[in-house]
Amino acid sequence: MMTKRPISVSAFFPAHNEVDNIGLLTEKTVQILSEHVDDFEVLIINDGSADGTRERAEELARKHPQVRAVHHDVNRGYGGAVKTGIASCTKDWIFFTDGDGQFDVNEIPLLLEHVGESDAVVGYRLNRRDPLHRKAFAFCWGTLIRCLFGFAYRDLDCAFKIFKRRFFEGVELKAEGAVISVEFFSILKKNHARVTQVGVHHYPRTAGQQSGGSPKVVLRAFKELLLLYNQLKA
Ligand SMILES: Nc1nc2c(ncn2[C@@H]2O[C@H](COP(=O)(O)OP(=O)(O)OP(=O)(O)O)[C@@H](O)[C@H]2O)c(=O)[nH]1
Ligand SMILES: [Mg+2]
Repeated sequence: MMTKRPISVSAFFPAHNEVDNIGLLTEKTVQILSEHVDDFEVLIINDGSADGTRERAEELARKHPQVRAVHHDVNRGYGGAVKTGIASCTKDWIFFTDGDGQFDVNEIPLLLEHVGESDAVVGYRLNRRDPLHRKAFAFCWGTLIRCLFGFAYRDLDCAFKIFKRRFFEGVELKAEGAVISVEFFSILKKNHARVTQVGVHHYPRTAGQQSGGSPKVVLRAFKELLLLYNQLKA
């Protein structure tokens, strides 16, 4: 018999046009959390989708008492969705991953193994399954962040993390785009949080549009990075 950990977990997924992905992801997450922790909820953060993600999320919320659907009427961006996710969670620990299912929620127990001695357990991709130009950009971006902010983490943007909610209570996160990951680590660093890094697997998207590397996303990232840098150095 597997024993459940005596912790409470809110899991959320940012989802922008992920109608074909969130169903399976939500079902798998409900299953795995019900096996491994005492208390949990699952939140689908629909970021102004136009493809039926809203209706699918509502359907999943009706089916499972632990599932909630949260909607942005207008698309805000990855960071906006992550902020709404963090603010909507109610449990002691927050887990999040991407709504496109590029990570395997069956690996959540790998993170849970370390919650006893950590304030945050963050994944790093063992085998990043993205096109070469995205990997090259990610390498340069990561190097820049490490230089600017002095972080030593292996994979800042890995969307597979669990952390104590209390670090983010009353904190006003700013980034609406990808820089939210940098802001996330800056809050942990400021609070001297104990961070454990764990290798996780990454899979290609099987449905929906690839959009994480669009020029709009990249431009916004640089703009928000500059703002965050100035704010932290001020
Ligand atoms: N791109 C994008 N993703 C968003 C947005 N809002 C929420 N998301 C979700 O954020 C997660 C990460 O976005 P992805 O587009 O998968 O980013 P990525 O994995 O870096 O890139 P690809 O999957 O290769 O496009 C997904 O679950 C999206 O559905 C948004 O405005 N733009
Ligand atoms: Mg993706």
